[in-house]
Amino acid sequence: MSGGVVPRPRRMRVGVPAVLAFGSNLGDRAATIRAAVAELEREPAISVEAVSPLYETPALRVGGIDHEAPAYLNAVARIHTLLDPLGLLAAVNRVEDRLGRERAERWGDRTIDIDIVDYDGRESSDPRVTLPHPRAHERAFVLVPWLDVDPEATLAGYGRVAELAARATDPVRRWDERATS
Ligand code: A4P
Ligand code: MG
Repeated sequence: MSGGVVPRPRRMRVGVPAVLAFGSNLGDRAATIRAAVAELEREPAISVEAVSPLYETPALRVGGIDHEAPAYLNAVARIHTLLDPLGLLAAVNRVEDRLGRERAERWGDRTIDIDIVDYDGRESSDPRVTLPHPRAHERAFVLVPWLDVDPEATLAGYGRVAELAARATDPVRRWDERATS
């Protein structure tokens, strides 16, 4: 997964398009993100269409970038789903739980975080599932891998992802497993 975009086997595209973002900064980060993708592929109402390469990114805390905290690996997947936004949230929360996610501190270290970045271009202020994800527009660690799986992507209410990515200032760097393990 650290190479190029990984297209998944073609399955029937049913339901609506959505974009998920993965982040991990504890444990075997790459293995955990891969396991999360595999778990989602097993969900009957979700088809995973493309997964971005992994990027290494310094931890963004509530107070700003923290270079002392363990660094994240981030990735983005393009999916289709038959679930509504709350159903999709429940599915990704189940995967997080199975992979040992604990919810302690907001924006704290975590084995896995899966956010719904976009759901069929929909906009919603429901705090349970805010659409698009309220901070995606300013985060290079979401926008840059999103472009890998959809160079023409747009973010509802904000415009072209390529332009947002060019403006985002948080540092992202392609992660090469062979160079680090
Ligand atoms: N929620 C609302 N909208 C959504 C949505 N679109 N997708 C609610 C997913 N969840 C959504 O999430 C808290 C609540 O957000 C949930 O109850 C859900 O109903 P959480 O995953 O339990 O907690 P969290 O992730 O700590 O909080 P939050 O505010 O979602 O944090 P973010 O914005 O996800 O940021 N630094 C780097 N480098 N890379 C990262 O990936 N991630 C975070 C988390 C912080 N710093 C990071 C990274
Ligand atoms: Mg989250």
